[in-house]
Amino acid sequence: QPERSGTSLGERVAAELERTRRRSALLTDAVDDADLVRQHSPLMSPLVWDLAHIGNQEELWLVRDVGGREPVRQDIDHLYDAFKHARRDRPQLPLLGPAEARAYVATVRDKVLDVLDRLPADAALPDAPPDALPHTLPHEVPDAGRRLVRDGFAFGMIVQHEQQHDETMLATHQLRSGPPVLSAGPPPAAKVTVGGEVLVPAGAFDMGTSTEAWALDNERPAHRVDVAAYWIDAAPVTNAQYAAFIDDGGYDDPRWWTTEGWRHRTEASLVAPLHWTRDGGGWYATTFGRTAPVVPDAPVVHVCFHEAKAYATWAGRRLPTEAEWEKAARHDPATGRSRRYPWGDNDPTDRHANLGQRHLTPAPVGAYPDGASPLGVHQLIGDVWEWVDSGFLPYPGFSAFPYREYSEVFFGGDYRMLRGGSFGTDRAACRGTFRNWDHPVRRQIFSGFRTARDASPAELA
Ligand code: AVJ
Ligand code: FE
Repeated sequence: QPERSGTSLGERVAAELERTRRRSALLTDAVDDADLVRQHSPLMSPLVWDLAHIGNQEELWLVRDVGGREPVRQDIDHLYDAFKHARRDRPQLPLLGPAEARAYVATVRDKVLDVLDRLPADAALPDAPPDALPHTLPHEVPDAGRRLVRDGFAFGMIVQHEQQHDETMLATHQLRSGPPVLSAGPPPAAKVTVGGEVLVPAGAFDMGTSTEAWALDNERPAHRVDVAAYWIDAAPVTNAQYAAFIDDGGYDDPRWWTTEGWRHRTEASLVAPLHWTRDGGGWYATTFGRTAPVVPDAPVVHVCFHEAKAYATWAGRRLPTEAEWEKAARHDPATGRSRRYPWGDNDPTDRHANLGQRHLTPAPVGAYPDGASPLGVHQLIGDVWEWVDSGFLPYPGFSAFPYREYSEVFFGGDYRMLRGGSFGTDRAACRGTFRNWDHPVRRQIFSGFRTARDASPAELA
């Protein structure tokens, strides 16, 4: 993990870009060329599209915008504009082939490293001093110091963008058929017993951030949010808990489902999480080409929002709101401050959370005691993205940066938020404030959930 202070902006960014490209290479070199150009699911792009799209975004922002250089391949911009062509239509486009795509991303990267080399030697990405980083990150800034902050953000944004597409490519791998091509060590075993629920007392907390250097526009600015007392699960809902819902006929009882959820459950014939099959008495899951019994005490993964909500209703509970999730993840009751992560302000390490594709599955509940919050809520970061019962809305004072299409065009749509990151999320693209979103029917992503309930006056007396 690179040192933050004392390292030049150029060195830190180059190390993160390099680390990230190794992951993209691993995901795209694991399969042959035919597999790279194939569409494994209409929900996903061919892997070769993601690869060239990563390079094209890097060209747009770092070569052309920050670097002020001539375009490398302006002619292909439209092919890799995610708004011009739906995922299902991308295989029909005249895309760069595997060799061309690899050469393109390498050329772009060479130019980016050259842009970085020419940054002033003393340029340092500030450790987010509150006054140096306006939450709006204005695009046009006269003063050179601000310009560096902005450029630092642009590099961070591109690192995160590549990591986000790496997670998307990992989800594509999960959908491909054939013998396994990815492997990783098993996640750590449970070290402590975790279960039940935790009371989060009533009170305001600071949601979002104005100081996190690489936070994206939708995480900004920090603002006070008042939250009534609530109980939240100490851990994500496990496979065993979810299987109890199935065994109790949960998928056949409209009482547990919203009208919209029941319609979807019926039309899509949902009977269990994606990739689950029943064999004899037990449930099996196919994970990156390997089929094995589901691990009872590991968080359930590959459920859609409607399934999460139906489970919560069946359990006599509800999903947390986005504010409740973030308060559980960041609020320090001793100081009243919001932390960067449940465990404090330090970047995640292997001890804290299951992130970064180090393992190819969620870890069992209790595997990361060092990552717990002060109130004892575990595994908020890593393992599975957690559905929360909130739509995608801007925070008060939101300002789109650097482009409206990252967040703003999605506000108010048919989306539900997901928080905390999965085993496939890199630490550069994950923090207590990070906001992810998807359609409520999607479950090819690494999505799970935990439940919550209101605290009753009697419980607070
Ligand atoms: C924030 C994960 C919903 O993958 O659609 C990638 C991230 N934005 N390229 C997505 C993103 C542009 C985005 N999510
Ligand atoms: Fe993208």
